[in-house]
Amino acid sequence: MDSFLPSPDRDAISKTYNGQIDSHLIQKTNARYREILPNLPRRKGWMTEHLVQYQGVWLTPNAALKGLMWVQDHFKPRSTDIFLATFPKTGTTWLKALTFTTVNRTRYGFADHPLLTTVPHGCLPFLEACPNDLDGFPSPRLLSTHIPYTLLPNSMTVNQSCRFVYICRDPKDVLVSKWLFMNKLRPKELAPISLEEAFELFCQGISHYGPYWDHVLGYWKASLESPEKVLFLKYEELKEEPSVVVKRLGEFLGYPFSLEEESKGVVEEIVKLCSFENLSNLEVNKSSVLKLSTQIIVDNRHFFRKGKVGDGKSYLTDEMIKRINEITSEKLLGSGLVFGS
Ligand code: PAP
Repeated sequence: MDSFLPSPDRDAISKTYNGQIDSHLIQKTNARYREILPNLPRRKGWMTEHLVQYQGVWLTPNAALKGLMWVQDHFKPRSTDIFLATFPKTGTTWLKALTFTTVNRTRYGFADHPLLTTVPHGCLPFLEACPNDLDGFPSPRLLSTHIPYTLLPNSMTVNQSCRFVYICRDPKDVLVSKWLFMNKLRPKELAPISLEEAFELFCQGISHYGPYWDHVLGYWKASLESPEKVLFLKYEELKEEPSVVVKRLGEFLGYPFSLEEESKGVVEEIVKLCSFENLSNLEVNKSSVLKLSTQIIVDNRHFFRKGKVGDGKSYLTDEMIKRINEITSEKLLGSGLVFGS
């Protein structure tokens, strides 16, 4: 979920930061955006016509680029902020559900939980989408972001003790999940993007917030340097041992599960509520939509496709699998991070 984030236009940003930021500063960001946009490298987009490259990352020219610039220029983090950081299609929806439920477990009961009637994206907003009342959010603010770690402002990574939870996923599954999803959202006037084209672009790093491997490595390195600030998770591990990972998540976020909670099966309840089987079968996720902007409305069901590990391989040729595995080994060499085969 990225390029279709609500566009933080000038009015929205003024409202968001009303009273906090001099409108002169907002105008400066807008002016800089208009100035740099025409000169940025441009390549074919997955959902939009083009992606542009800014500070080494590929972004949709409107929502994602503006969102990044505004975060860099204007976002005021709090030390208690919790950010869920993801590359699109790596498990954002699932991580949002799990984190929201874990942190708010004394607030909401399982029988009438907000997730039963609201898509996870509706419970936990994207930072770069600049929701109008970020400043009014109670602490700890739960926010998500697709922005690479290396592009976040120092105010978020160095000067504050904000916490980040990152989830990564095997690139073959990310690529296929993204390709299928993006084609669903691609405007009718643009021809669908073929798997071969998507594969080439992905391998060259040209996909929203790509290159994928740089995104992963940025958070991986940060998690090694500051394990108390950055928790690094893998979709595959979460699938394999969800209760173990949820306990780690609770501990890391400062919401550890007590022995009593464990014995009452609270962890398992959270896992069950947030499971693919449960969420994808809820009425809200089968038939409702998420309005992300005036132009973009997404069927909630598109956020839940198969939720499996290794499904990407059934779409890719042996040659494609070999190439993407080779790129992955090369990029991650020496980092200590590995994905499955
Ligand atoms: P986003 O970037 O649009 O938010 P994101 O949630 O990161 O997408 O990833 C979507 C993937 O997570 C989909 O994978 P698939 O295409 O391979 O099936 C989706 O099915 C999967 N997913 C969503 N919710 C869950 C869940 N509760 N458990 C496991 N996987 C899930």
